[in-house]
Amino acid sequence: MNTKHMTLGEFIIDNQRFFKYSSGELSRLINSIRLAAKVVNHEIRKAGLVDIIGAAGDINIQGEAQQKLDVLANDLFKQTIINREIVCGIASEEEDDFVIVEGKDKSNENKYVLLMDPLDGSSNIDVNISVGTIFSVYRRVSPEGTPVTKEDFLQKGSEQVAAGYVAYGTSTMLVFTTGNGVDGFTLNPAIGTFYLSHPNIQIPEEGNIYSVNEGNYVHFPKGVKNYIKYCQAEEDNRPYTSRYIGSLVTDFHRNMIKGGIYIYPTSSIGPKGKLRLLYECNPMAFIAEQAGGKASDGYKRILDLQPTELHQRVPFFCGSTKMVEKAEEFMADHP
Ligand code: AHM
Ligand code: MG
Repeated sequence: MNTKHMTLGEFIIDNQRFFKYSSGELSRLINSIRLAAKVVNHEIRKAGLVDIIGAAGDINIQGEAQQKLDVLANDLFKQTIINREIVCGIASEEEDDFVIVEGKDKSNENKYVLLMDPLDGSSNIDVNISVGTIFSVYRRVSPEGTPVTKEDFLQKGSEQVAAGYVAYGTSTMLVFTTGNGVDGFTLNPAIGTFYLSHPNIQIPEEGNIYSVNEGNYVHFPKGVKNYIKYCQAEEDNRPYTSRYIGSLVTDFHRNMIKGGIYIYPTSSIGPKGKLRLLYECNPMAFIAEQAGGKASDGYKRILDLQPTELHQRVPFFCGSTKMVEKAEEFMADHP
């Protein structure tokens, strides 16, 4: 079949033989994420309209409803996945602890756990800027048929069997990997179908975009400060372009397509950084590597870090390989 006209559903059927563990479960899980993404997309696309109605009527309720969009996204993803009985546990940015998913007879033979940030960058919704959903999938390590444990979630990123994101941008895209490259699908909103629009995405090895919240410059470590100065220097192909939306999925997506580096470092006000290892950095790192890019905490490969907590934060340097390597050189000067 001409892949240009391939739908996400067809792609999953066609590609499940390449999945790390070839089982229908993972296909069903990705299918469910696809479904939840469409529902969340529908809700997000109404956000502006809700505001208009709110301004004319009950402002408080509409204001509250908007703040609740990330909770709504969490519930929609959770329920869509739980209803289909395809995972044994879910961890989410919106939940303090992981959720044990029980089957009908209380046992659960499902093999996978899902970790997610249901609506990353949700503060951007108020100002009509793109947001995203990020997800990560592992095989459980505890025995099947028993309740899922924390250890099932605290696995190194290198153990991920699938990861992806949904970008609710000018168009809605679902980008994911199952460890066999990265493919992007764009939603045709008229018929509610994702089509393969970006097959086998490759991050340019070198880029000229750097994305970092420079407002925090004075708080950054010396290595990051020096790298930013390097990006701004008038030399070779520099200065680079600075682009920072403050919405990880969107900043990452742009840099992956065009070539660039995203940095969220430690700082004197955030000594561990801001982004969460399990459902923000690991999935993005897996996608970056699968697209030929690199992801690091400034010194070490993100996917090699052993998680110790569900909501653990890490510094994050991710994007074009040569740019991340250069940033690491500057970090190495100030360990
Ligand atoms: P969130 O999960 O609370 O939405 O925070 C994550 C977001 C990222 O999307 C974005 O890159 C970052 O926070 C922006 O943070 P800052 O405003 O500190 O630059
Ligand atoms: Mg987030």
